[in-house]
Amino acid sequence: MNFRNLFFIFCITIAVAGCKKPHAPTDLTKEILIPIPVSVQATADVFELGKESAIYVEGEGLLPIGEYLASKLKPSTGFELKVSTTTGAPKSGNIYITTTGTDATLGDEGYELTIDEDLVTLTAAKPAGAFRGIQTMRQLLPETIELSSVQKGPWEISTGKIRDYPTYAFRSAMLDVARHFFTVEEVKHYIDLIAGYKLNALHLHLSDDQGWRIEIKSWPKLATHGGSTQVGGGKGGYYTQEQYKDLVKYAEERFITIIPEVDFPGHTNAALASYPELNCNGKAPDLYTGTEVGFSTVCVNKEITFKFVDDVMRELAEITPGPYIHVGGDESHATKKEDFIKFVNKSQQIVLAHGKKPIGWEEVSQGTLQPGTIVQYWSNAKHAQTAAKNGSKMIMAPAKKTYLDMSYDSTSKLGLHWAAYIEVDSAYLWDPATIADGITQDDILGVESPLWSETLKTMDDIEYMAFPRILGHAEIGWSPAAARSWDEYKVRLGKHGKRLTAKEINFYKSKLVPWVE
Ligand code: TNX
Repeated sequence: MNFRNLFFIFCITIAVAGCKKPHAPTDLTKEILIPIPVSVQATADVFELGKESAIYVEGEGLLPIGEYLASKLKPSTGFELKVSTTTGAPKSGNIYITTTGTDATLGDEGYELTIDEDLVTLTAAKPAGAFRGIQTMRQLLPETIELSSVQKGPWEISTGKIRDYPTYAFRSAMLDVARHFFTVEEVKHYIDLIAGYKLNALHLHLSDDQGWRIEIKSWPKLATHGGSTQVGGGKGGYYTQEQYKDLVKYAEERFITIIPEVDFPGHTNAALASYPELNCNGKAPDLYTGTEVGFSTVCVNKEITFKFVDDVMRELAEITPGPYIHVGGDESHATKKEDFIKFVNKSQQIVLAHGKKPIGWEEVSQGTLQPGTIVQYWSNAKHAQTAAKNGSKMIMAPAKKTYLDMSYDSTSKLGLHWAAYIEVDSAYLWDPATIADGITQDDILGVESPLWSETLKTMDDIEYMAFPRILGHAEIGWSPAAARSWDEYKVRLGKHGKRLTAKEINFYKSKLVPWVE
């Protein structure tokens, strides 16, 4: 053996034994992702994130996204990943997030994730797309990435390319903080959970018979008196405007729009109890801690009622940067039909005058829908058809499929079942574009999962009712209909269960899903 050969063997030995351990080939197309992406191609290698890795960003608004990623990776990897701006792709071993030179066909929330053996490149047209792509990246790492203490690793990602964008522009969760109050910290936790599945809106149901949960400075007793209890008589609570603004900012950093709802003209006992002048008889009722619906109404034929609505909408518009305010309008059984119509017509105009787009529950289509008003379908196809004929866009929240407060089955300890029992398969097996006669994809803005809280008192309760059904809804909103099948999804969800456990989510372990321990 001559010297050259010897040297060659020496190099190979060093390369194999000393420098880099050989990776088993992996397959990106087999990774467990929820919602399932539009397209995935594998190149059978791995990228390994190491403690020397760094995150480089190029494009406006990406630095906080890089920092968000670093903060999500830190607890379990123990790595202090440096985040900095760059021009052009960085060197090997790093993560590169860029919005420069991207094809606009990805849209506002689309992204392309290219994982090479030596670099992870996340490209998007807009920061929102980069943020959605990061959620995919998190799910491509081992589920131990979600644990809150340092783990061993290795932190490998299969190589290949994912190109992904949403089917529906609007994908929302609704939280009822009126029946039971949930603190700012609890709402933030829910925001974190839904952000992981690419939802982009959180509708807060801020008022109902049992509680008024947002400070209105010109009508202070709404919060201090109207917010002082909840279902069952607990102490309730409310958000100051400063706390609300903090929530909005927290959501914004996760590319989630907060949609505040103040429900009128029914579902108003808390307001009526706070201000006698809003009642037709001028007398304030007692606060209400039961769970009936449809018994209260503001007095539509009093001037003061519209002064009240105007003040509330003005203050809400001032602290809400998002485009929408939800005006309620559901189940106003105690309001005469003509009064109801008069009310919903005026309330839309008030919201528009304050520069926001009104959203109303489907019943508002009995009034005159203003251009731009969005109608939220929950059960009555006739209301939805009226809205569609009018050219209004629709949010699809069919109670039988998306109401997360519906029990899973007759043995569930939490929830109601007036609409249906909703098992995990049923929550997944529907399509927004075919659920209501006469409503097609063109009429639809998106999908929402409402979580009413008559029976839910704690964050554990919320998680149990939302998870895993909300994952199915997230996929229905994001992924192409043709890519969805329950038989495939249940297996994917079963494997994803380990990640839910790592995230410490209290989820319902449906017998219909083959959970992998
Ligand atoms: C119906 S459907 C409601 C809520 C209740 C919920 C309970 C709709 C727009 N309103 O007031 O909390 O049922 O499931």
